[in-house]
Amino acid sequence: MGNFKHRIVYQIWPRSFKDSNGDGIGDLQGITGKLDYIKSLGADTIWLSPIYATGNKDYGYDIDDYYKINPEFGSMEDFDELLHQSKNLGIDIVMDLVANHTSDQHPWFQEAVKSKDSPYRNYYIFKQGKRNKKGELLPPNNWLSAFGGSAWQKDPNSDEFYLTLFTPNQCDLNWENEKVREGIYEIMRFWLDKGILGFRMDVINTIAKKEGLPPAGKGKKLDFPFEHIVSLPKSHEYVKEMHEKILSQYEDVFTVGEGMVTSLEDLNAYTRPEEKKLQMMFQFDVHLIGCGPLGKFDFRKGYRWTPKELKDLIIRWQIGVEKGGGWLGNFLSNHDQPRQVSRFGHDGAFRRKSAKSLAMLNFTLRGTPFLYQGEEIGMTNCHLEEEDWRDFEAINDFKVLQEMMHLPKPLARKVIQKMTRDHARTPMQWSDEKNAGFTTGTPWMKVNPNCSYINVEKELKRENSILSFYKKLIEIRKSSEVLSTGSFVPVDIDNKKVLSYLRQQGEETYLIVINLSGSLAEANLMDVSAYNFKPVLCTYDTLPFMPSIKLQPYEGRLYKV
Ligand code: TEU
Ligand code: CA
Repeated sequence: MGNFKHRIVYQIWPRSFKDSNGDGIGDLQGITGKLDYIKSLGADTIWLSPIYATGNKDYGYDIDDYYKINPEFGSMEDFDELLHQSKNLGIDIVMDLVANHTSDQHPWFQEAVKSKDSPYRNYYIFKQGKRNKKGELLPPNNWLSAFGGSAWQKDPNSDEFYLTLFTPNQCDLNWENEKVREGIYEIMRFWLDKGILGFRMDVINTIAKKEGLPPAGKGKKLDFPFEHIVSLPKSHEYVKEMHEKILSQYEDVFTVGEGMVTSLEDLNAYTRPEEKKLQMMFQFDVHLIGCGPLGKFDFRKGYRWTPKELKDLIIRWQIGVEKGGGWLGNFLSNHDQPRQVSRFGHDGAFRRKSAKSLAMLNFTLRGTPFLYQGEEIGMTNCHLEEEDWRDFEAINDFKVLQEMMHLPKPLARKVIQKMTRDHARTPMQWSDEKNAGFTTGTPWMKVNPNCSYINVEKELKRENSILSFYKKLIEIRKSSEVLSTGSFVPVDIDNKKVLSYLRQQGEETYLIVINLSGSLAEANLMDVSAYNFKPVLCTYDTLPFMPSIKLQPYEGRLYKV
């Protein structure tokens, strides 16, 4: 299990996983109570989204104190117990490391805003505002925040502004300052010494900002400064230093980098072993499908995409990372994305079928597979009205779409309802009891009413359930080296609906054939017809291999030579 390439990672977003004390909020004891369930899936690693003290403006990604547990989630004793019980079951814990920013309640920031001469001023990115002809004080440049609006907040005690690339209370740290880096390394040491396996690193490719903070894009309208913050050479240097000073001092620290819009080249440069930076990284191209060119998304087009586009993206990344010597963390769901059956599959009649073939895809690609709470039972998006929205991004973007982009309210609402991160954050559906068995109290967020038929208890009883399909897939994945590290070889490349590929290493070969569309399709497998493939797993009936296979909507098949 030691090798990071062989791990199966289960992501938990604690607030919505399981409430143990009836206050309506998921917590650490809730997770500890469900370890057997996670174990039964075959996962050996848990990634916990942030559990530190927070003001919840971005639900834990705005951290007040990296050494304290969010009291809503429990105590440090609860954490130690979770860690201990996990270890007993052979499960390791990966923590979220949010190192690009702290919250504005963090002691460093509280000190920094006291005055311009504060020794902590240089921990953050403060800059003199600009005056217009009327003498009004404006932000230093046109940088747009990832969640809409200016990325600058006015310092109440001076003419300066401070940078917040996400919510207005997430203050970007100044990584040029050695003391900031040391401060982050100390946090890492604290948690590693406790015995955690490693870190998922939040927007780790934006820690360095272009010197002088030049205007973004054409420099006029608010614009997201991709070119000045994403994967600058300095970011690579900082991660390298982190590796040298911390990661290399421990044995086998698990590291997965999250970065917005990481390019193929960058992902390889962060994750090639000889670079001594990170073990793996996520790519987001698949999740940006249907969003058009970067920063130019036309909401009116409504996220339209074709199976061929999805297929081409997957092939490009699979081949590009293999050739480039890096390593991917593969995922179709996380706490920032709509539910995968709703986004990439079908959450109506073909929910079960598409949930299974998407799982087949994620667990047979080259890279380390991650799954997100609820996807293993085929949880779907939820109908959420304005009063149900909890995410800052949803609430703020709703305003931005209307005020800045001049979208009529009903259309703006539709855009949010389609893509809000809140879809991923409705409580985990454990049973068909009240509140899906998530809490005995009042849930902090709406429970999807489809918990009456989509829930863990039902899945456990059902034959051919999505849940049992996940278990089988994970078992197959673990039993075979080739599915982890073998080569990815695409087959039938021009097929518009079907993604087919071999995974190959030495004598071992698997063939995966997946209809990504909701209609009938046909795979042309002439190129590999010399092999004698035997069916292993199928989302419909398992049928023999033939050079030409007719596939049902979202049908997926796994064959082995
Ligand atoms: O997300 C970074 C990121 O790129 C997101 O802004 C993403 O583009 C967006 O969520 C898509 O809707 C990380 C965390 O995963 C996210 O939860 C945090 O809000 C964000 O960083 C700030 O810490
Ligand atoms: Ca609770």
